[in-house]
Amino acid sequence: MDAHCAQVPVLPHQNPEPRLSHHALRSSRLRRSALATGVAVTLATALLAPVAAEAAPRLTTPAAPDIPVANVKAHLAQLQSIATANGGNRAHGRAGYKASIDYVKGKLDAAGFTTTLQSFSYNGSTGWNLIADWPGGDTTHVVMAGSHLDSVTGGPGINDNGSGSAGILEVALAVSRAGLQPTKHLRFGWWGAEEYGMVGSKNYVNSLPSSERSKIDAYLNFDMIGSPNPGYFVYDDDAKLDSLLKDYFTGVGIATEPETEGDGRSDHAPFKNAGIPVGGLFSGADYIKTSAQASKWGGTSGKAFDACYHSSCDTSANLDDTALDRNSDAIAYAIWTLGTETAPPPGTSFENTADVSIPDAGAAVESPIAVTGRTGNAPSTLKVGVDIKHTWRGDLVVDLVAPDGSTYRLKNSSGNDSADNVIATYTVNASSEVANGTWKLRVQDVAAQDTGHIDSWKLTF
Ligand code: DTR
Ligand code: ZN
Ligand code: ZN
Ligand code: CA
Repeated sequence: MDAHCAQVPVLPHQNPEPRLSHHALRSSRLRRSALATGVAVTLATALLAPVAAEAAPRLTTPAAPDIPVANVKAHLAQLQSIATANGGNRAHGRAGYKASIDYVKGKLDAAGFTTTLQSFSYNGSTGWNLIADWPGGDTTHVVMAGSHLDSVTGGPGINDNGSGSAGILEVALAVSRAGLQPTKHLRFGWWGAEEYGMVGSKNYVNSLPSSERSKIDAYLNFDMIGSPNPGYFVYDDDAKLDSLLKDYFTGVGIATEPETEGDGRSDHAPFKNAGIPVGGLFSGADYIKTSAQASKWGGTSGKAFDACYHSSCDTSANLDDTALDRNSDAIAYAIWTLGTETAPPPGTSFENTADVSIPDAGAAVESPIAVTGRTGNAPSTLKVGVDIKHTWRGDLVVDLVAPDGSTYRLKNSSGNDSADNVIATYTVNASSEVANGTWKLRVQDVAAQDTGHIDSWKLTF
């Protein structure tokens, strides 16, 4: 929570007894009434619920398909065969990695994706990223999912990270099978040399012009989603993406925990560092599952989520099919939801017309508006329409309060502004605020005499 704009000195609470003030020449009507009734210094808020001025048309999101875990496992069987045929691994600079890339690319080309191989050099070896674009959608709004396809040199890397690679591959193939026509442009990425420090994904992000980076609305990372002693961890880097993925698991009755051990340790890091909203799922690595976690997720407490992490035993036997299935379905849910989002029509507004009396030289009062149905954050040009009936408007300080309590100063007090009423529209950069929630207009009368009330106010997105 924080306050925006420089703090403006607000006159300390004044006792409402008459005093020589700039109001001295004013009619004494108000003075008499203020003295007679005294001023109840309470924080009052409107009791009536605000009414949304016009609801955005509800567009149905096509339901995401179930992802057959057998298909995901078939991809993993292929990756296992590739590792077995190439020295037991699929590491950067080894034959097994290029064979893995060729397998994934072949499936995507056959399914109608536009694929691009991006090569890079690292440690004296050539590496590759594979980028697959699903034709269509608004290319100024890109929804992206990615996984690293490389393993460590010491093993086949089926859970780390064949699981994520196979999961997003099967979701991409499901997009093709469905002939999905998303509103946003869908892009999938398979990264090289992650095990050497996110080398491939860094290469991809760094090679993107900033104009292209700014088009990526979301990057979802999936690195280990089939751990044999699984946990259900959701990346908590971005509020919207975090709640989207958590909503999926809530819907299927699975408790989740925030993913904290992987900060900066996988391919979402370069995207996050470039200011792109990131999210993702993780089923656990070499950390130990607690008894509390075992009681909600099953599996074995006191054992690692994946005891074969970075080991030769990270084979196709090193998987939990249920976790692989649930996480693959969650990926599909996220891709379908984000990919078919429609921006609400411009000018969607929410209004509260309830009158709220403003105590003369008293405490601040508030009028709430509950914003619902929005996705993501508020815009940088949030319009705040204010209608306050009040003589000598110089008495008034007006703030917008965001759902998290952050305040945005709309109007400072100005003693010599003797005009009546505050009827104005302010533009606020609220892009750091989540749109949905209860916003408030906070008004305080900081000088004695002259009173009034909030007549109405409106938020327009
Ligand atoms: N998959 C590991 C990196 C890693 C370790 N913990 C997390 C948590 C969340 C995402 C990734 C990770 C690797 O590739 O070495
Ligand atoms: Zn790894
Ligand atoms: Zn990994
Ligand atoms: Ca006053």
